[in-house]
Amino acid sequence: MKALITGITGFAGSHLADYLIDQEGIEVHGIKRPRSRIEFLRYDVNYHEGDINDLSSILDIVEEVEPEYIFHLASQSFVPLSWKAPRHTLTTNIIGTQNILDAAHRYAPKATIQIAGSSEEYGLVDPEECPITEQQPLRPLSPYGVSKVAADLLGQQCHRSYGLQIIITRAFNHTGPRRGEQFVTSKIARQLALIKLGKAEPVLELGNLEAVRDFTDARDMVRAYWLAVNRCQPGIPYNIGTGTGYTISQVFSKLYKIADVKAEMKQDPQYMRPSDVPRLLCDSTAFRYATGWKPEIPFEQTLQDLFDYWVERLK
Ligand code: GDR
Repeated sequence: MKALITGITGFAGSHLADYLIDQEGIEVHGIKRPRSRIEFLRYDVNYHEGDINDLSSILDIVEEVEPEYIFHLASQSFVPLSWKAPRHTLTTNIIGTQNILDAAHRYAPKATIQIAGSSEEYGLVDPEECPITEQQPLRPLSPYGVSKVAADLLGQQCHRSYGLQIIITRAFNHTGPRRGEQFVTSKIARQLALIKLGKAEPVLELGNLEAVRDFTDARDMVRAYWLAVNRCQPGIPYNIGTGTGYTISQVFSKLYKIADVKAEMKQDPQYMRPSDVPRLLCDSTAFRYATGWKPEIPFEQTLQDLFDYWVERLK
């Protein structure tokens, strides 16, 4: 069985590749942009150079690989960048998804295709609407959120129009080793690691500390993706998350304790967003029922591993 991963050099993509390599009978293929660095991947992955924004490269790769599974994880994934570069975000996340769907329709019509949606699709959520089920209205608060709604709906429509086996996951936040340094958990862990190593002033500058997020370990998340393509029903979205939320201020306190350093935390308006999703708490009952998944790695362990990862890299 061949699995093709878009975004294989990224955070979730590299963890998924690691997970699939350890499964029996799966040959792992990945699409990498010509300029992307391969930082994390193990040797037994088949790389194909291409770009989801370039339909011809995607058509060639899907025709050549003929995958049984496609995991579409490539995207512009940093929410703040979507205000600075909305067209880039919309093109990559919407047209890029359409390109994957077109290529699958033409050359791998029997493949099971995961479209990686996001809790950011829900956007504005009232406290009494938490935990969030899939029936919650989609009220995105960023161009990124809008792009993920569109990709999600394109997947649903392709399933209805052509009968493609589209599995739609709406992942809530996930983190762990390899998390990009601009995302909040890594930003905090990296700065504390620098302070611990004596390489930075003992100050952290953050944005909205009141936002509540539901964090899953990336290693639990990619296991969920594999279960999703094997056990979920095509054409309908599934939420994936733990159901437990922490404010960013609580996340800071946990990492501060792990790092065991003295540091001052400041709020800096430059890290505030034009509109921020206040509270995201996942109801993943439908997904758990379909797959039997539950998260296994406690949040404290995830944060410890993330901190250790940064200490190791920055030594
Ligand atoms: P998010 O992740 O936008 O939820 O999207 P991020 O880690 O960037 O922010 C989480 C929350 O922390 C607040 N925050 C800060 N965020 C950043 N990046 N930097 C700061 O200094 C800071 N201070 C406070 C944010 O305002 C926000 O409330 C992630 C991405 O991986 C998406 O691609 C994915 O779809 C969703 O998770 C689910």
